[in-house]
Amino acid sequence: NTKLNLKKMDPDMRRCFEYLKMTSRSFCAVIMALDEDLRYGVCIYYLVLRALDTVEDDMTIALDTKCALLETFYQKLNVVGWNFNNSKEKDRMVLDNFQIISSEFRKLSPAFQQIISGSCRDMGSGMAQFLKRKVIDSMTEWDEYCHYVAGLVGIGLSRLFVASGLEEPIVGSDERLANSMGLFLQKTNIIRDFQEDTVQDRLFWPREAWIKYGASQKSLLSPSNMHNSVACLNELVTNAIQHIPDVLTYLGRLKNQSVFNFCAIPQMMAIATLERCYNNPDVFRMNVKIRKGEAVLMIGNSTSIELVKEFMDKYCLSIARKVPENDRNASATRVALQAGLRNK
Ligand code: PS7
Ligand code: MN
Ligand code: MN
Ligand code: MN
Ligand code: MN
Ligand code: MN
Repeated sequence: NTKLNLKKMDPDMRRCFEYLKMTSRSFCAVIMALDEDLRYGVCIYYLVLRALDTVEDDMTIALDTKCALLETFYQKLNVVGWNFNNSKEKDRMVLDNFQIISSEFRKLSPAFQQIISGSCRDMGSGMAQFLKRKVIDSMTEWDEYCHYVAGLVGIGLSRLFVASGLEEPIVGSDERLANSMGLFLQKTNIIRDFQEDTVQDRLFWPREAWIKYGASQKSLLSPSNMHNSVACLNELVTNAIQHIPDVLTYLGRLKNQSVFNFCAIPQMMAIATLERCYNNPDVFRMNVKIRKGEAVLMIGNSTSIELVKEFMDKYCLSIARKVPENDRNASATRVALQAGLRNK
């Protein structure tokens, strides 16, 4: 039915859905399945943040230029015709064609515009702040960075759900839970992408964690350090799974089926990814991916909170079975997994 709608659509709107399809690996299908008004608002929100993240990720833009652009990016939403043609990133089409995205943004309801613009402003300023700091030092700073690039998305999306009338006010006002939804996804992404990010000189693992296991972040990639590297990986997975109780509480509050699926599927992919990464030396050699069959299983199991809890239980149990007896975080990992499990 998506294809049918696309034909009748205004051409600029249609182009935005095409950008969504071309730039999002995991979010396109769940966004397209959202109820009418929300579908368009979330699509534009995604594209605006994809554009902002493309600036953050682009290593060919000088630091000063980049920070200035990140900090003022939200203002470009209201500059008719503004675009950016100097990115070399693979998703640069959202910057090259930003004038189309911004003109669609300005057609959204004022409530949606305000939520998206404010979120973009706060994220841009957080990204610039961390680029100037160079390194994510403590575990607290890790949570802070993840708040800027993903927690704010959880909070912004929750506000959109409430503004659309599809969800209760508590979903938008309980920012701690909405933040956890984003942190769980972002930490999983950072854990999984370690190898790819390191070879591109991007360092997102907190120093406080890796300093205990390697002389430098790069030495975590060296085969001779593998035992320590895996121990460090397990420590970060242990940190990430602590968000699971919040995730389940958040999902339990949702009323609308399309919103539920949109929120639940990425969280299920995250737990499956963590299960795949835990105690797995492949993380330091390649980009670990979940199996195709697992993704199908998730979509089938994303329809109710009961099924999602069962799914989470299974993956937590599977991690629990992999905990090495001599891992220095073994007991912390078990405690965190226990909290994520419904029944003992
Ligand atoms: C508006 C749907 C549902 C309450 C572009 C969705 C990049 C993991 O950099 O593309 O390629 O490795 O794999 C998404 C909470 C954000 C957090 C963050 C906006 C969930 C710009 C997603 C997506 C909150 C910063 C994509 C956080 O990973 O990264 C919309 C509820 C963008 C969500 C980035 C990461 C997202 C991310 P990369 P990916
Ligand atoms: Mn990606
Ligand atoms: Mn980024
Ligand atoms: Mn990115
Ligand atoms: Mn990544
Ligand atoms: Mn990536």
